[in-house]
Parts: sequence; structure tokens; C-alpha cells
Amino acid sequence: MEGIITKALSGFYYVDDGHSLTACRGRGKLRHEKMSPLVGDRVEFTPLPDGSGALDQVLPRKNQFYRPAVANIDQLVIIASEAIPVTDPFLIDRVAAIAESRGCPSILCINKCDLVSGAGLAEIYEKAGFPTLRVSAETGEGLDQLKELITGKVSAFTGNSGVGKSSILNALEPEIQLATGDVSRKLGRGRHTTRHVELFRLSCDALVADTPGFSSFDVERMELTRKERLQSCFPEFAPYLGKCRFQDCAHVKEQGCAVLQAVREGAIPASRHQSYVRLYEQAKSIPDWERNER
Ligand SMILES: Nc1nc2c(ncn2[C@@H]2O[C@H](COP(=O)(O)OP(=O)(O)OP(=O)(O)O)[C@@H](O)[C@H]2O)c(=O)[nH]1
Ligand SMILES: [Mg+2]
Ligand SMILES: [Zn+2]
Repeated sequence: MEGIITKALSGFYYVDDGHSLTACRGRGKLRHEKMSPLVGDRVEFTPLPDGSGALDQVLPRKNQFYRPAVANIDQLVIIASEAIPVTDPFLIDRVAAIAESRGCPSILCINKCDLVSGAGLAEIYEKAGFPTLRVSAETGEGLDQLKELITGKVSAFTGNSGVGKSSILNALEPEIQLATGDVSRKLGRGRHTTRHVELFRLSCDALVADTPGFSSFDVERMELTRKERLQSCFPEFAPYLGKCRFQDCAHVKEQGCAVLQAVREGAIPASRHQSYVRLYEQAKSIPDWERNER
């Protein structure tokens, strides 16, 4: 039978075939092939007499991510907040760049708009060309718009701990009842309430993965792309690429750089370019043999 992995916990893969959920163990050959099934994987499995199943095969992936660990995602929904825990735009830019490098579009969803308007982040990401929403899991504001964007697709919610990923899912689908955690006022960050990735089927015909929030210490050196490819991971740079004075322009501080000119003119948000430079410097410092090109 065929299905999709919705959860991987304690050695079991939970496979949804559209009717029921079967807890499957991976066959030995998957381990031999060093294939780690991911949430979102389309798989073939054999139901066993005791009600469990055996995972036979993982079907080819459209894409895969390691943080969050998910596969076959149509879009990443990056949840952010201008209320505590305040989201660092660099975190947004880094995940959006990783998604872009895998051909996966990102949506920016600014939560907690009942507390702080989110206008600052909205301005940056609207200008950069991302579909940008302002919502509140608390009041329900903006959630209809979010529903529209996720309907008929497989999405993963990502974002720093405490921004309200699980709360938004609960607001979209009250039956899910995910645990949520308060935010530490003293530290200004979330408490890592969600501990595993899980895919949920919503009644609006959406599949959405809730994922653990990332913290600032696991951002460095992750899944970075080759420095030469990084420019193509910032979609709003596209109109300027190929127009710099030097063909191999890095768009960092070169003379005659069309990207830098666009930043000066305000066509590209300055913070987006700062994130690009930071990622570029990081990518430069990683030797090719150590690079993760997955
Ligand atoms: N005022 C307000 N509070 C919210 C909103 N959304 C979430 N919260 C609160 O923010 C806190 C964190 O919410 P969670 O849903 O646990 O956040 P999360 O992103 O899932 O966090 P992790 O699972 O740790 O990654 C909880 O106390 C929520 O009640 C919102 O729109 N407005
Ligand atoms: Mg959560
Ligand atoms: Zn340039």
C-alpha cells in the first residue's frame, strides 16, 4: 500500500494512507541503504496481521530539509513575530535561502499581531516579494488568508521557538489540540515545546507540518549552499544579476555592483542584503569537502 509518513517516533513511522494510520517499522534494507525516512515521505508499506506495518520503500523525493526534517514540501511557511520572542530577520533570510536553494517557495506569516502590528517585518518581506501575511492565533485575524494559501498543498511551519506555530495550527483546526508553551519574559524566547515534526491533515484540504522551533545556536553552518549559488537564493536580486561591472561580482562590496546600487536606491531591503553578506561569509569559510549539498 502507499501512504505518507506523518510522524516518526521511537522507531516507528506513522503512515497515513488516506483512510487510516499505520505504525510501521522500517525494513532492514532501508538501513542497509542508509535511507532515513522523513516526515512527508511517500512510501510503500505492507500491513501486518497485528495491525502494524512494514515500511518497504521510500518513493523518490521532490525535496528534503534537515531542519526541520521534512520531505516533499510545496512551501515553507516561516512564522515570525515582532512581539516576544522577537524574530531576527537573519533567521528568516537563512531559512528562506535554504528553501529557495531547493526550489521551495516561502511565505512569511507574522503572528501575534494582536500584540504588535508586525509592520516592520511586513515592509521588508513585501518589498522582497514574499507572500506576506499578518495574523493572530489569539484573535483569528488573518487566518482565513493563511488558509487560502495552504489549501491543496503540503506546507511546513517553521520559525523560532515561541512564535506560535502550534497555536496557529490549533486555531486553524481546534481538534488538533497541540501543546503550546509560554514564552520566557526574562530570556525573551520560547521553551521548545514542540519536540518532533508531525504532519496534520486539515479540513481545508491542507497538509501542514508542525516542527520544533529553531534556536539561535543551531543556525550557523547549516545546510549552506555554495557561495556562488547564494545570489540565486535571494529572489529579489534576480533583476540585477548579470548587470554588475565584474562578471564574477560577489555583491558584497564591489565597485559597480548592480545589487548594491539597488540596495542604495531602496529597491532591495538593506537587511536582506546584510543577511546575504553574512551567509556569503559563512559559505566562504566552509571547505568544499565539508559542505552539505543535500
Ligand atoms: N498574544 C498572542 N499570543 C500568542 C499568539 N500565538 C501564540 N501565542 C502564545 O505564544 C506562546 C508560544 O506559542 P506556541 O504555539 O507554543 O509557539 P511555537 O512556535 O509552537 O513554539 P515551539 O513549539 O517551542 O517551537 C504561547 O503562550 C501562546 O499562547 C498570538 O497570536 N497572540
Ligand atoms: Mg510548537
Ligand atoms: Zn554585484
